[in-house]
Order: sequence, then structure tokens, then C-alpha cells
Amino acid sequence: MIADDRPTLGIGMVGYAFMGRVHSQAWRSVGAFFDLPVRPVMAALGGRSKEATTAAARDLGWAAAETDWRDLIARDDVQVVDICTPGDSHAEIAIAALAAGKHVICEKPLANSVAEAEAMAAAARAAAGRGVHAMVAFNYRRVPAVALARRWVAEGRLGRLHHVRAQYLQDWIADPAFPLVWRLQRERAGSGALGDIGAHVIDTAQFITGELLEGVSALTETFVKERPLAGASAGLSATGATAPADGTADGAAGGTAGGAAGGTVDGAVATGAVDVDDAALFIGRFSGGALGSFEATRFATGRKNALRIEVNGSKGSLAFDFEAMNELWFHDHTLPAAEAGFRRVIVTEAEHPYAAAWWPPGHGLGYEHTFTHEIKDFVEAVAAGVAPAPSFADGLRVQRVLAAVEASAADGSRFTPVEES
Ligand code: SOE
Repeated sequence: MIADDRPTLGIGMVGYAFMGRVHSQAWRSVGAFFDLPVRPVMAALGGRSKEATTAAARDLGWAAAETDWRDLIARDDVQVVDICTPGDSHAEIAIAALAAGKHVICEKPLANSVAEAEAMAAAARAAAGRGVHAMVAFNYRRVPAVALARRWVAEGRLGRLHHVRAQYLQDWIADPAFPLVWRLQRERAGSGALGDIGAHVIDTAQFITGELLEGVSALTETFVKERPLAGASAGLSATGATAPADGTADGAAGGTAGGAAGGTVDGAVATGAVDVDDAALFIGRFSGGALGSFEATRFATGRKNALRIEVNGSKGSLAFDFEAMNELWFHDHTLPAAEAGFRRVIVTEAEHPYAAAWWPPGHGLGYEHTFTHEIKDFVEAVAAGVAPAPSFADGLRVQRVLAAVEASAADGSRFTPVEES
């Protein structure tokens, strides 16, 4: 064993399904690709079931397993708490961890309500005074092409911004037979497509433009209002639909594991009501005067993880689509019209954000790298004693946008029906 005399940073993570697996991958790989001032140690994994948490800890590379997140926070070998549970437990775990002097990284959206997010932001403010830091995990900021887009906007290469066109399109619940997993329950998830993927695209748009959304006008819809309870036999194979693999177990903080209990009644499939949005559309105005249009849906058949953003400015435009995440499209409007036009930049050069740590130009990165970058930025900030970004205050700001979208959609006063003759 080669000696490593860097100070260690002990990590405790709560939740081990989709987000827990991808965060584990990031914790495992970050030190191999980035030269960190400290050595992260994967000290303990928190879950509810002893057997399942122990197996997950073994598979994902954690040294120990805890079945109560309070015990995980209390461990002397844990200095960072990484929260990968559904939104209904974020506030309780984060506030307790910060009070115990542990740095926190928390999955998005920050919370299930503005009130919870406010309490978390207040706890983070108080902790920062004691040198304890918190970050909300909006991983798409760490796509090299997205970070490059922000750089170019900040350098003024787009000029004055006029339009932001932002979408996050998935299709994994388009089949009405898809079950009522926790992401489709308000009590667990806070909202539907809006909070789960709309939150990402709101953060990404604000990150790239450096501007805040000041007001919105929205429409939301729940296309499928009743779904089979999770576990009920509902012919899921009909379209081969698969959920993000956290439909079952990452709620390590209490409550039911995979959403409502399944079952059949007299041979019929038992169903439950969907009380979140399937899709959310809104328009908004940015602080610098740009107009924005947003769409978040899990019903865009054929679109798997299309986080797309196009920004049009007086001097140029840029466009990004996560389904081609190593590319950024740029149109230089200062060129003569005969030469101008969108051109594709492959964002894998050593000069591009994060790229130098990985493969030779052109060999490309994937979804998991965005988390490795996020963990790297978090660890560097914590080690340097500076606040990581995005902060809980930033997460609260996104939460306020989500609340404004829901309020506008419920109010409906900007929705003008077309008159029939
Ligand atoms: C599911 O819709 C989901 O896994 C989100 O929760 C993630 O945040 C996003 O990155 C991919 O889609």
C-alpha cells in the first residue's frame, strides 16, 4: 500500500438506490482523477433494512452500514453527510447533520416545500458561521458543455440575452400501466415532473445566464390520474417502460420504501390517485430582461433524458442537449451572414471545464461524470473552508420558482380561454 499522508474526509451517505449508486460511483472515482487536498473515505452508508443496507454498502464500496441516519450523523468518522433520499426526509436529515457540525451535500430539489427549504437555508447560514458548509446537488451544472456555456455568456460572447428556451423531456411514465412509485406521490416527492426535472432545468438556465427568474405564468397537467399501486401486477412489460432505478429503496429515512403498497382486489389491479403533475410548462422573465419558456415532462415519448437549453443573445446563440452531452452548439452572430450559422463544438479539449482530468480529446464523458465533478467541487470547497455552490440559498430560490409555477397553474388567471363563436 502506497502511503497517503493527506488528511481524510469521512463520508456518510443516506440512501442507496439510483442517486445513492451514482453518488457512490462519484465518491469512489473522484480521487483517482482529480488531485484533491484531502482523501475522501467512504465511512458508512445509511438505510433502513439491515440486510439490504449491508449488501448495498458492500457492493457500492462503503465500509459500514447504519440503519438509523441519526447514528450515521453521530459517527466520529463522518464529517460529510450526503443525502440521497426522497425529498420528504431532506430537511430533517440536513438540519440535524448541520447542527452536529457535519458538512452536507443534498440531492435536488432541496425540499418538498418552500417552508422546509427556508428552514434548511437558515440552518446552512447558521452552520456557515461555524465553518460548516452545505450544497444542493444540481449535477447538470457540472456537464463540461454547460459550464462552458456559462463561461461564454459571462464573457459577453452572446451579448444581451433575449431568449432562454429550456426543456427537460423524459418518457418513463407515458404508459398508464406504469405504477404509482414514490416520485408520483406528493407526500414523498413534493411535486411531479416539475420538482424532479423542472428544478434541474430552472437551475441550469439560471446558472448559464447568471440571471434569476423573476416571475412565471404556468400550466400543469396530470394526464394519467390513477395508476396501479407499486407491486400490483399491471402488465408493465407492454412498452418495456422502466423507471429510474430508485422506485424502490432509496427512502432510507422512514415511510414506505417504494411508494404505496401494491396488491390486487378481487383479481382487479388496485390503483391509487396520482396527486402530482405529469408535465409543467411555463413562461418567465429573467432579471436581465430575457424571456424564458420552460417545459418539464415525463410524457415526451422517445425523449429519454433530453435536458435542452437554447439561449439567444444579440451577438450569438448557444444550444445544448444532454442526449448529446459532449456537444455545445454556438452561432456567432457577429460574423457576416454568409459565414454565420450554428457550429458544433465537441467539449472534450483539455481547455474545457473538467475535461483535462479524463480521456484524450473526443473520447467523451457520460452522466456519472457530472456527479464526480460535483463531488470534486464540493470536496475542494470544504477543504478550503469556502462555501460550495449551489448553496442551500440557491436551492431555496429554485424552490420559490417551483412554488410560483404551482401557484400560477392553480390560479389560472393568465390562462385566457379561446372564445367560441
Ligand atoms: C428521474 O426523473 C431522474 O432520475 C431525476 O430525478 C434526476 O435528477 C435526473 O438527473 C434524471 O431523471
